[in-house]
Amino acid sequence: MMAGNMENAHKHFENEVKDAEKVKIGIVVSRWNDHITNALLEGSKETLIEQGIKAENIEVIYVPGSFELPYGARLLLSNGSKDAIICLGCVIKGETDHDVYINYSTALGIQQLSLSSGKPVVFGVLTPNNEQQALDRAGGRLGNKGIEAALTVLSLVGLNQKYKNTKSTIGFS
Ligand code: DLZ
Repeated sequence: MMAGNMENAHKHFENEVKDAEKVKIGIVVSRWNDHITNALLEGSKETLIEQGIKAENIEVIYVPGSFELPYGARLLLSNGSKDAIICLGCVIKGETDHDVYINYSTALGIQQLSLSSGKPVVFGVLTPNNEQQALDRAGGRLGNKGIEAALTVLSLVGLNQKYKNTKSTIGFS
């Protein structure tokens, strides 16, 4: 990522993660456009490790396409071992509206899963109009959105840690 972009990205990711060496992150990667999604994966993994997450605490699984990302994320959350999930995909616009259905369903599925599970599930899906726009965002001219997805997930894990020990003021105690 270019220096300017990294500074810009950091502005959005303020919560520091405590005990990073104990944090467990799942990453679900779509196989469609895998030259792009694997570059996003590299950006995410490198960033997580730079920020103190242990390589052995990062579990990566692959799904056929972006549409299946929420399902893969749900599988990774199913045994309760992960603190957060990153979903990585790339849906390139084609001749029809197919991409619109995939993108909308994927975004909604990821958000619903995050809210229903109470765990951060991050949307690291590129939605470019053409391959060049994808390359630009997967380690090219405009940085690597996999890095931003990793910083987002860490920011949310930090936020979760802050609120975990806060007693609820709503309902019965
Ligand atoms: C079918 C399809 C198409 C046309 N394009 C993409 C794409 O650009 N990126 C992507 O991640 N997935 C694509 N898919 C596959 C769907 O996400 C999904 O895997 C299939 O519709 C089966 O559910």
